Amino acid sequence: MSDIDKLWLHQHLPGIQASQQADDLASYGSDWSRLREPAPAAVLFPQHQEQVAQIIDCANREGLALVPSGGRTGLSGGAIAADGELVLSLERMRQLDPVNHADASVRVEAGVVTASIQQQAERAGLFYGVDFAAAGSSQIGGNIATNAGGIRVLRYGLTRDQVLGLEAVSGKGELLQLNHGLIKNATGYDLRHLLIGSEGTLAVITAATLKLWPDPGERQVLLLAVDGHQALLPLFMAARQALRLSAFEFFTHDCVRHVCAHAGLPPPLEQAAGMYVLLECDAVSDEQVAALFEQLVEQQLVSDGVISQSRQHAQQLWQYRERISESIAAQRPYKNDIAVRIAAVPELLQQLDELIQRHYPAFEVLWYGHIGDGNIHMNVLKPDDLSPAAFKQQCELVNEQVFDCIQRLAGSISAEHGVGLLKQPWLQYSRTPVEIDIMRRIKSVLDPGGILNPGKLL
Ligand code: S2G
Ligand code: ZN
Repeated sequence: MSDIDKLWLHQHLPGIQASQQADDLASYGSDWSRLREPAPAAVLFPQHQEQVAQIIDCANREGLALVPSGGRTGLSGGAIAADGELVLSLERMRQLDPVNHADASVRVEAGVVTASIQQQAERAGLFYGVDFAAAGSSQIGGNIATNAGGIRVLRYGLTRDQVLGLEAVSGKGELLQLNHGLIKNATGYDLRHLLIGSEGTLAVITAATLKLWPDPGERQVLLLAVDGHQALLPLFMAARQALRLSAFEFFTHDCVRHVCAHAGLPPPLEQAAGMYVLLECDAVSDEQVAALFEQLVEQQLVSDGVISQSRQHAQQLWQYRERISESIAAQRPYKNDIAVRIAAVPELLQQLDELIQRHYPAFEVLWYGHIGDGNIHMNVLKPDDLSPAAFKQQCELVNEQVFDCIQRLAGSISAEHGVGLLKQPWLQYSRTPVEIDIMRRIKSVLDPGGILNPGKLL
C-alpha cells in the first residue's frame, strides 16, 4: 500500500477534501467498463480551479499519477484507477450559472450532471443538443474529456460542437481560460479543441461555457420495421430528404427482445422484424408522414411502422433504443463502438456480418447505433459458460479482423466511447504512426511529468 495516509494528505494537500474509505476507493476508482479492479491510493474532491492546480503541483513534485473522474459512465476504462493513483474527482465542482440569453449559452462547472444542463436549458426555453442514455449520471467534464456523442449528433453535433469556452488546468498546473465563450476568435491554435476528447491526459477540465439551441418544439418519432441492413442507407437518405431529422437510429430484433424482457415492454409492432429504425424529426402533418410512409413501403424500404401520437408516446418508443445498453449490461458484453462515413455503413455492416458468422457463430451479437453519423455499436454477449478473461481474449482475437475492415474503410475504432484502456492496443488502425508521435509530443508539452491519466489513450 502506498505511504499516502491521512497525515500525508493533510501535509501535502492542506484544505482539500479527501477520502480513503474502502467504498470510496472502490467506487471512485472504477467506471462502467469494469475493466480492472479499482485500487486508487485516495480520492480527492477539489472545490475550485485553484485547488485542482494545487493537486497537480503536488503530483508533479511527488511524482504521483492522477486519474480525473466525473460520472464514471465511461465504457473504455478511461476513469479506472487500478495502480495506486490519486483520483481527482470533479463532483464537488457543481456551479451551474443562470442561462445567458444574449449569448444563448450557459457556464457550468465540470461536476454538473448532463441532465441538469438539459433541464436548465429547458427552464430557459432553450435546448442542450447532446443526449444519451447515461445523461442522468454522466458529468459534463467527462462528456467533454471524451467528446461524448449520443443520439442527436446528426442535428446538433458532438459535445465538441457545444463548447464555446473551456476552463482547465494543464498537467503543468497552468490555469487555462480558453476562448471565453466567443463565437469568432482567429488568434492562433484553438487549444480548447485540443483538450476536448483528450480523455484527461492533457489537462483537467474544470468548467465550460456551452452553446444552447432554440427549443425544437414538437417532435415526432417513427419506429419502422426494416427488412435488412441494405435498406438502411436508402431509408436514411429518403427520410433526410423529406423530414427535418434530429435522430436516426437502428437496432436488430435481438436488441428488442432483450429490452422487452428487461423492461417488461410489449413488442413495438405486431409483426417482429429483423431490424428496426427509430427516427426523430420536427413534427409534420399526418398527411405528410402518411405520404412518406406510403413511399417507403412502395420502395420496399420499410414493411411496417408506428408514428408517435404524443410526447409521452414518443418517449415510450425511444425506450426500445435507449434501454438496449442497460438490458444487456449484466451479460458484460464486449463492446465495439466503430464509425465510418455514412456512405460506407452498408459495406461495413455487410463485412462485419460475414465476419461475425465466421468467427462468432456461437456468440449472440447485438447490433445497434447511430446511422445518422455512421456509428455502429456491436455488442458481443458473454456466454454463461465462458470466463470473462477467456471471453475477452476470444473477442480481442476477432478485433484484428474488425479493425482491419475499419482501416480499409478509413473508419474509427472508437466513435464515441474513447480509447481509454480498452482500445489502446488498436489505436494504429485509425491513427498513423506520425499522428501518434505528434500526440505524444503534445502530451509531453502539456503534461511533461506524465502524471495525468497515465496508461490511457496513448
Ligand atoms: C448507445 C451507449 C453505450 C453502450 O447506446 O448509443 O453509446 O452501451 C451507446 O454502447
Ligand atoms: Zn452510442
